[in-house]
Amino acid sequence: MSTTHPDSTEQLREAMQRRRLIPLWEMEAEIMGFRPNPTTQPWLWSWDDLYDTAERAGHLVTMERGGDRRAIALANPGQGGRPYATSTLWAAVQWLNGHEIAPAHRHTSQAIRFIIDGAGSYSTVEGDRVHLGRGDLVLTPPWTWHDHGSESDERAIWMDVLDIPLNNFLDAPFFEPHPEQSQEVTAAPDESVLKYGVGQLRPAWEAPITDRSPLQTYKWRDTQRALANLASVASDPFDDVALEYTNPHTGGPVMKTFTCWMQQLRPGTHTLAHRHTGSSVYMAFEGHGATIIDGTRFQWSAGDMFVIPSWATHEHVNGDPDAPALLFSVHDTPLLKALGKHRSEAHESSNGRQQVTAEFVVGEG
Ligand code: GTQ
Ligand code: FE2
Repeated sequence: MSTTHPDSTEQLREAMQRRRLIPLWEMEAEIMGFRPNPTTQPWLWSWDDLYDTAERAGHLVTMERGGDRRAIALANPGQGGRPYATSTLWAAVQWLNGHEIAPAHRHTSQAIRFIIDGAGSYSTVEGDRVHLGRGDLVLTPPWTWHDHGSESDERAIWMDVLDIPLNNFLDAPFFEPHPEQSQEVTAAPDESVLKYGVGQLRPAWEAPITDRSPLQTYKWRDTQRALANLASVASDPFDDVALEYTNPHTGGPVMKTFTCWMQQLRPGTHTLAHRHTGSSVYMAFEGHGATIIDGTRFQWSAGDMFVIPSWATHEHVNGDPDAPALLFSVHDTPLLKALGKHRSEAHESSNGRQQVTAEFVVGEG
């Protein structure tokens, strides 16, 4: 046996560094946290700021090939300068000028659009063209051709949510421009709504469509009716009158990696607080109220958009004794559930709610 210098932890550390190896024992808490500690921050973007920015972009920025969409992303300050609302969700406000076309393309990121003001615009997905009206939800599943256009003098504006951050994290992005500006329309107007829009009844000669929702669009009048019906009979202590948009043939979410909700906070409602894994993006659709996130009060009114990070404690308030408030939201819950990582718990306090310790102010930070 030859005599060697005794090994030291210092030498070992250096060897590991040279060999690009890292010991777990020096960073266990960082790598395997006891609980979620997201960098995504609770945040809010005001409708005034969103609209003003989009309107100015509408005047200044033309829709050239390559750009494709006049979409302005919510950039969460916890996402390191990236255009991501949360670590899994892209959320944006999109502006389409009158008589403009956002050219056809497809990508592996899946998208939903929630229409704020359709103003004579349309979206075509795989040959199925739907006209966009306020409150409509429009689906764009992965790798489906889609283009948007306007047939009026007025601008249209809507909210987009896509799983771009997740798609990029998974190193799975693909994108392809369509050879034509607008793809050919092959379906009858509102065909998917006419075929599948009464969810408990299905064309008898067809099998259920399970890999994605057979409905291309969820019309506001249907959502509104379901909300009013539900509000007359039932509500949830944490979310009040909340509806999840579903694939009518499976009862499951409309997208594989995220799901959408429309909820009504009845006049005077103050929900109980809870937290769960998974992140969410909200848009106040009607009325005004507040959401308390980890002790900070986020006041909102119609058009404001805000983010609730994973595991952040939250509760909703509609302080108005007369008018309901409506919230549209997108959650990555299906992803968490598919991976066996979904958890939730009620907030523990004497009244089940949080102490408010701060007020969020738009435009600071
Ligand atoms: O409308 O197709 O916000 O491709 C981001 C990427 C919207 C769209 C976005 C997109 C779209
Ligand atoms: Fe797209």
